[in-house]
Amino acid sequence: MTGKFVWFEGIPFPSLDYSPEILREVQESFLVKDEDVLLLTFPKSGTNWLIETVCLIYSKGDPKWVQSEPIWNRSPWVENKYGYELLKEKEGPRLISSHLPIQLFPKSFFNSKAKMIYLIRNPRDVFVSGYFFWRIAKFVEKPESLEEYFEWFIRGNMPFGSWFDHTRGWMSMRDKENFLILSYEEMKWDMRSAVEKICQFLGKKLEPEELDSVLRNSSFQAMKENNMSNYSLVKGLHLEENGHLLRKGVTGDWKNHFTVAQAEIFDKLFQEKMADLPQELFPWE
Ligand code: PPS
Repeated sequence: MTGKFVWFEGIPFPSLDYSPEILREVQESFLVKDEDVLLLTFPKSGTNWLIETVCLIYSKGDPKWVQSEPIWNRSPWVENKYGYELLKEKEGPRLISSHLPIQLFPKSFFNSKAKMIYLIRNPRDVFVSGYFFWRIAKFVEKPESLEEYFEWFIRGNMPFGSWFDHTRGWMSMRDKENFLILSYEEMKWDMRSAVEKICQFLGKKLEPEELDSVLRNSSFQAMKENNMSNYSLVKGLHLEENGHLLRKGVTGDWKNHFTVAQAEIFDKLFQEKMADLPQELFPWE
């Protein structure tokens, strides 16, 4: 994997809208404010689902905002040029998305009181979701086969680097008051409790009917139909015409794609890399 990537500090980034200059400036100079809320994920962990949910919490379940403004403007990505420029001009409190590994994140965050939600997902499902997504994205090198992508994934030779390093890095923040770990799986299994957990962390209160509306409007189907959230606005431009960001939206799809040998290699690697972290941090089976 060498082609369509921008490399920075040993990490491959997509070629569209990323540059070493911006990445350096973001790290050194972007000012995170105490009232900002940061939504941090490894790609394909459910980032857009989290953004949609938090936007709906902010609008008390009213879908007007999520149905009228593209998702990448509501919570811009700090590390690409488009999002960075937008955020610099935005009045707080801002929602900010990011896939950056901890070592490249804006330094100002670590002295701020800004709240961060780190969303994790079973890396096996992250792998499958990524395999299908990078094949329909026009701004990264496409894996030729699932086997090839498996090699990239276990070596961390893929957009935003190694899932294991990313997760280990951010997990080191887990005892901080302004850091919440959430999982795609808990959102899938009990979204009501997940929304309540987010509200409590952000100090937001929703009436029962507002909460119901958050659940309705952040569902897979609602997001798939929402042109401001389903990336149909960039079809043909950044995504292939037949590509969907909202593909299946389930847990455990990896079981349909891994061979027995791949599952064994993955289990072994997970053990090696993550054994010293409390296993209850990882709620998937
Ligand atoms: S990206 O490109 O990294 O920002 O992608 P990201 O949003 O992190 O992840 C995309 C996967 O999240 C699924 N998704 C959802 N699942 C359930 N409910 C809702 N509302 C939802 N919205 C997005 C999406 O389908 C991708 O997962 P896969 O497994 O590919 O379906």
